[in-house]
Amino acid sequence: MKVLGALLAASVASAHTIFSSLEVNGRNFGVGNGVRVPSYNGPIEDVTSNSIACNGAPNPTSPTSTIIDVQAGSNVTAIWRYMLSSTGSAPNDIMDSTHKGPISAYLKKVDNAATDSGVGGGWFKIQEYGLDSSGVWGTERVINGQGRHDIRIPQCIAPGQYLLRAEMLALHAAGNYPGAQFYQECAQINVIGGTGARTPSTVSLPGAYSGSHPGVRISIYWPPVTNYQVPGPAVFTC
Ligand SMILES: *[C@@H]1O[C@H](CO)[C@@H](O)[C@H](O)[C@H]1NC(C)=O
Ligand SMILES: [Cu+2]
Repeated sequence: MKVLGALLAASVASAHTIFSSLEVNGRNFGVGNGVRVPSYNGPIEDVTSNSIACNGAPNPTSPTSTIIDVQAGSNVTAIWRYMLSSTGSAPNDIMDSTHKGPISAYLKKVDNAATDSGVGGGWFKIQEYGLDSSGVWGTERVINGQGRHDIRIPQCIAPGQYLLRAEMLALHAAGNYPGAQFYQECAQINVIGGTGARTPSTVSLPGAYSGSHPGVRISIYWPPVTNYQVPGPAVFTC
């Protein structure tokens, strides 16, 4: 039983993931360069924790002074890897296939993207993929897509510095709360060329998620999930 326990523990440990680098215009800026990465890849399960914003205790992240220029209206790609040292892009290098759930992306306008903690108000959601009509979860697209999570930066937001928060939410153990596993890191970006024509309404992190939301406390095995509701605010569009 000891051996079995160790095997189970190993398979659980190998299941996690980190948004480890950002790619812009075909250039990967490198692990932890402009993205605040933790050394440990574990999830946050307490939706009231300050670490739900940009990760953090018990997975402290390393600061980075890099702020990456991004053209409004263009795509960036969050690159997810099982560990900071994972160099491959096969499914096992991204996240365990049991980790099914939605993916999303948020922005927060800040004065200084290198120093703002991200905790508190000002967040708006710019993307979500839950469960599509053919039964494929957002996380499965990333796991089977070389860890690439494409995110379009809206054209109509104000130019300036933002935190870009990419999230994968794994629901394999979400039948009770806490149980859903939130994986998130924040990239530091400077949005160039935004028109500022629209001002998004915003939410707080923590605050936007509740442990009783049907997208957070859910058994994804039976009955089959239909009409999955991604937690958090509605997606802002221009
Ligand atoms: C940009 O990202 C979006 C997802 O936000 C995706 O649907 C679209 O195909 C991407 N466009 C390009 C040109 O990669
Ligand atoms: Cu995991």
